[in-house]
Amino acid sequence: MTTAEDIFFMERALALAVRGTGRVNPNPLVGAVVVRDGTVIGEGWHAQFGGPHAERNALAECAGGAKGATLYVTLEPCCHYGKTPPCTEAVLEHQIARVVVGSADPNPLVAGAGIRRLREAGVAVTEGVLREKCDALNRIFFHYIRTKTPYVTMKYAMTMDGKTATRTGQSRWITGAPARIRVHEDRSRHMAIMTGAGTIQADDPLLNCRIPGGRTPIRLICDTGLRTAAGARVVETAREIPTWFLTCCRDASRQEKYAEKGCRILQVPERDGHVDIKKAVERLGEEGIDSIYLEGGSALNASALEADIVQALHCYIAPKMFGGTESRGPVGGKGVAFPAQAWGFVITDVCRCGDDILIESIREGCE
Ligand code: AOF
Ligand code: ZN
Repeated sequence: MTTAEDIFFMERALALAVRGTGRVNPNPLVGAVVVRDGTVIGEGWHAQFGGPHAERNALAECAGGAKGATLYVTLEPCCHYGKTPPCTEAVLEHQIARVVVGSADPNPLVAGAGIRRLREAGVAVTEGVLREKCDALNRIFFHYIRTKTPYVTMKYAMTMDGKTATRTGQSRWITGAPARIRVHEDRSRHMAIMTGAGTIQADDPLLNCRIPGGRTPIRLICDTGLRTAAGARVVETAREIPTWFLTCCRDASRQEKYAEKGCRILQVPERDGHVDIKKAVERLGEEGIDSIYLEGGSALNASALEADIVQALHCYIAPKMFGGTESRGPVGGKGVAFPAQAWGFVITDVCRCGDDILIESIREGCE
């Protein structure tokens, strides 16, 4: 049975889990709290990829032992030998009496076996406490472990009349500073950031994370014909920030121009004269990339939607208009012919960022 106390401590475990953001990919964000007689005696979270799991970190904090205590954990404890020994065994060694779990773990190495192991050893287990919140925290992990392809969040900022640039092609800036700070936070949450050669040419962006404590993701540039200027800022800074080009260009001497500046070149198949984005994303999954923040222009956005690789959409709306039949919107390509063919989304959150609005949504059919 779930009590108000269970919800209170699971909220605490969730708050701890978030602290691992950007540092544990492609593993999950997990938080854990050990409670005895209504008092917290240990807290932990998964802080570093390959490091100890949240449960062990929380148990290690219980100076006087944790016998008879309750462990709250946002994800089902693991029962496999991975980079660390199974958490279920640590729970049993510490003689924990009850375990309260948020999400089930879809990792085939765990998948219910963690909870079964605990129950068989006589530990009381309550499942599904704040499950929705715990699941939402690990959308990236759940998607990646099931599909082995990265979770793609498409992001763009537009005016109230749906424009992403003026008629002269200028787009700096559409949203205000608070929205741009939020974008940097989201860059930090994803393992990689993706854009196209057109955006590099137009804006010469650095695509880094410029907030305190933030982590800069790997920069991915879709450049079909490898035409990015060798002096572009992303190329010049490739030794400090990993920068990968996804290209169909097979010309070794052209590739060398970027490679010698520290860029990595991934050759991917072509489709309709562009990088085959579906194949590119599959390749990135094989490379261990669990998440991509897609900050592309209208052509790349169209390809991503058409290839159905988008899981989430972050749409920023600024209270202004650019007008103009020639001014661009966020998604180019041919578009659909009928409203019934629309790419559908489910809104998960709407919030104000300064003067702007952020609509967060996930693709219809995605969990
Ligand atoms: C984590 N952190 O706090 C928990 C995890 O490769 P390993 O040994 O680190 O194991 C990773 C798996 O362990 C992960 O896919 C998930 O199924 C389970 N739980 N993982 O990284 C944690 N509790
Ligand atoms: Zn574990």
